[in-house]
Amino acid sequence: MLLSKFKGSALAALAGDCIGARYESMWRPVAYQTLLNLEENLKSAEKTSRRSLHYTDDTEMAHELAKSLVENGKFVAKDVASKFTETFFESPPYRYYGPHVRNVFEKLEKASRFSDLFGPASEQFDGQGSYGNGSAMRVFPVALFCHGNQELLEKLAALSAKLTHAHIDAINGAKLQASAVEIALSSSDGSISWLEFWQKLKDLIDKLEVDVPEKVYTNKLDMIKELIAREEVASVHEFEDEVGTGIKASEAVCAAIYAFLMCLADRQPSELSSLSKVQQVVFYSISLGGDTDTIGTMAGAIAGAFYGDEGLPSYWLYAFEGAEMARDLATKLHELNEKKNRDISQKQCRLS
Ligand code: F2R
Ligand code: MG
Ligand code: MG
Repeated sequence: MLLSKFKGSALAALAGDCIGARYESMWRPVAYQTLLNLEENLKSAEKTSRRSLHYTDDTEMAHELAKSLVENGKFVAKDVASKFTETFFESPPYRYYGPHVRNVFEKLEKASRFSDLFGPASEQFDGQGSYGNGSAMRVFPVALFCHGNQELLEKLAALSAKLTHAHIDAINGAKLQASAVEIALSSSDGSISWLEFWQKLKDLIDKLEVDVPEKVYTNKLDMIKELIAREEVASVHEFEDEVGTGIKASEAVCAAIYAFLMCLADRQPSELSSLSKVQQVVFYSISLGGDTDTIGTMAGAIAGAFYGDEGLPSYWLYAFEGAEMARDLATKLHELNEKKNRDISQKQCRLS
C-alpha cells in the first residue's frame, strides 16, 4: 500500500501540474464541464500514446529534487542547487518559471559558483526573500523521502525552500505542504476525518507561527475550517476572497489543502462524482482558479499520497509528459525509505 501511495502522490502531482497549466494564465475559476471535457480527450492518449500535456516548473523542480535525494541517499544542498540551476537554463519556455526566481539561478550559476548556496535567495525582493509558492509546489519528494520522520521532513522542507525562497511564508508553506503529504501517507480513507486531518495541520502551524506576527497560515486554516463546516458550500469567488488562490505560498498551499479536505469531507461538487477520489481532488482544486497548475500539483500530491495510485485512470500514464519518470522516482524513493527502515537520522543531511 505504501508504494501505491508514493506512486499515487507523484503521478497525481504530475496530473495536477499538466492539467492546471492549461488554465494558469486565465487566472479565473474553471468550469467543471471544461475539466470533464478535457478528461474525456485524455482517454484517447492510451491508444495514440501521444503525450498530450506538458508539465511545468512545478514538476521539473520536484523531479530534480527527487533525483538528488535518490542519487545521494540524503539531502545535499549543493547538488539540489546545481540540479535546479542547470535544469532551469536548459528548460523550454513552456515550463513557465516564476518571474523573479531567474535572478537566484543566475547568481548561483555565475557569481558564486555555488559557494554561497542560500545567499542569492535571501537577497530577493530587497532582502525580504520570496514568498512565492515555488518552494511548496516542488516539495512532495521530501515528504516521501522523510516518511515517518517529521523532524527531518521539516528540516529538509526548509532547506530545500531556502535555496530559492527565503521568506518565512514560503518556508512555512513548504513545511505545511510536505506535512500534509506525510499525514496522507500515514493515514487512509476511513481512518481519519477531515477535521482530524485539519487539526494535525493546525497544530503544526500553531508551532511554526508562534513567533510570526502576521500568522497568515493560522488565519487561513481557521477560515478553511469554517468554510468546510458551513452548511452552504462556499462559492469559488468567496473562497478567492477569504483565502485566495494566488502565487503567494500562503494562498496556493491553503487552496490545495482546502480542495483535498472538501473531498475528504465528501463535499466535492456533484458534477465530479463520476471521477475517482484523486481525480475529484485534482479537478476541484483546479476549478478554484488562480494559480491552477501549482494548486493542482499540490492538491494532487496530497490526494495521491492518501488514496494511492489504484484510483488513477490508466490513460493518465500516457497522457502526461514525465509519467514514467514520476513513477520511477516514487518507486526509488520508496525503496530508499524502506531500506532505511524509516530511520532517516539528522546526520544524513549535509549543508555544503
Ligand atoms: N510563472 C508562472 N506562471 C506565469 C504564467 C504562465 C502561464 N502558464 C502562461 O501561459 O502565461 N508559474 C510558476 O511560478 C509560480 C512559482 O513562482 P516562484 O518560484 O515562487 O517564483 P518567484 O518569482 O520567487 O515568486 C513569484 C512571484 O511572487 C511575487 N513575490 C514573491 N515574493 C515577493 C515579495 N517578497 N515581494 C513582492 N512580490 C513577491 C513576485 O511577483 C514573484 O515574481 C508557480 O505558479 C509556477 O507555476
Ligand atoms: Mg508551473
Ligand atoms: Mg503555477
